[in-house]
Amino acid sequence: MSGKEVIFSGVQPSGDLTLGNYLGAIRNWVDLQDEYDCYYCVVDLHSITVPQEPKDLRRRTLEVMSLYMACGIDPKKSTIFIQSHVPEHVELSWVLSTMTYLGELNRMTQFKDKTKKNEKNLNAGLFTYPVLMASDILLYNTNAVPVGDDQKQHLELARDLADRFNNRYSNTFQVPEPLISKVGARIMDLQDPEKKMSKSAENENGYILLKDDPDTIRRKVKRSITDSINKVKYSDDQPGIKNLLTIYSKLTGEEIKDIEKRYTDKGYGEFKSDLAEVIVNHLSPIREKYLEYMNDKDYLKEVYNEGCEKASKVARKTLRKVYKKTGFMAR
Ligand code: ATP
Ligand code: LTN
Repeated sequence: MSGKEVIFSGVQPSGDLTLGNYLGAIRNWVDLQDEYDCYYCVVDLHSITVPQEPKDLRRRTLEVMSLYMACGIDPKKSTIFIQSHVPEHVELSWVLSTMTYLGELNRMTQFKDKTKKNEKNLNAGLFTYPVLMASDILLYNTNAVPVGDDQKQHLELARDLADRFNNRYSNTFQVPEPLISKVGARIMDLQDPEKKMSKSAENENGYILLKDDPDTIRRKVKRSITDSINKVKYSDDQPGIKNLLTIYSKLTGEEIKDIEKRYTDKGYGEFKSDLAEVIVNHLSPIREKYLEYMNDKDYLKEVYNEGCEKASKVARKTLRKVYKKTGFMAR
């Protein structure tokens, strides 16, 4: 073992990745690679909690992997793998589900939201989703989990389950910490700035995809909802502009107050068109690299096979310990 602390995170291949996924999660993963032992997973088992077309799911799994690498995740430094390739995730999930209270799952806001959206498919997987997520994290002795703000509640369950298992048996799991950035942990929908930007939103003008071409990005930014105050100001009374300023600042590294100052006497039109160029310039190289990776399926296979091998070794060791402590007979 490297002796470094462990980072684990994942994204579902349930749709095309958005600027929200990038700024809230993946971008923060890149900087952690040198200091930590990082596991970045494509969580395909989670994605089937809403119906998926099999061939789209296969394609998207590779797309998410390609985007990880295009955003700067280096498979030589980090372990990139596909969740369904490591069956220990499901096995641990079963054990932990017997230690999770129904009340805990009932309280989950993501479950409540998704229930509203999927009234025709209220499956048990949607309900037990956070237990599988806890298993992902706990299998790798994870110290910290970099995610967007919406995942805080799920992480609390992972921490509670680690504690519960450790107390019932003996010290087994590391209790993981959330790693959520202060600004940009919740990028909002461009058409409805009260909602988070989501890859499964109905209105495609509400999100920017990492693979959107420059003209699409310009069009979406131009059409984004603002207000009639006509002042570029970071204020809760102006949620649309606040969101655009957050995106601008996160992508350029410039302080929000400096951006505000520069646009004091300028209208929304100019601010939006400059922001569109900031986004285009930032995403263009990512898009190009993404397309290159998608054209090299052999390389992708090499990466996920190697990732699976590395992840499996750790996962197997943890699961063996768990089974033994639980009282299952050794083979
Ligand atoms: P869906 O909307 O289909 O439920 P999602 O867009 O939330 O999916 P996930 O795969 O569930 O995507 O999330 C991947 C990561 O991206 C998580 O760490 C999540 O917190 C983060 N994330 C998702 N949307 C945003 C957002 N709008 N702002 C910041 N972070 C986000
Ligand atoms: N539920 C997460 C995706 C996810 C995840 C994880 C994130 C599944 N397993 C483990 C961090 C660590 C989401 O973003 N919706």
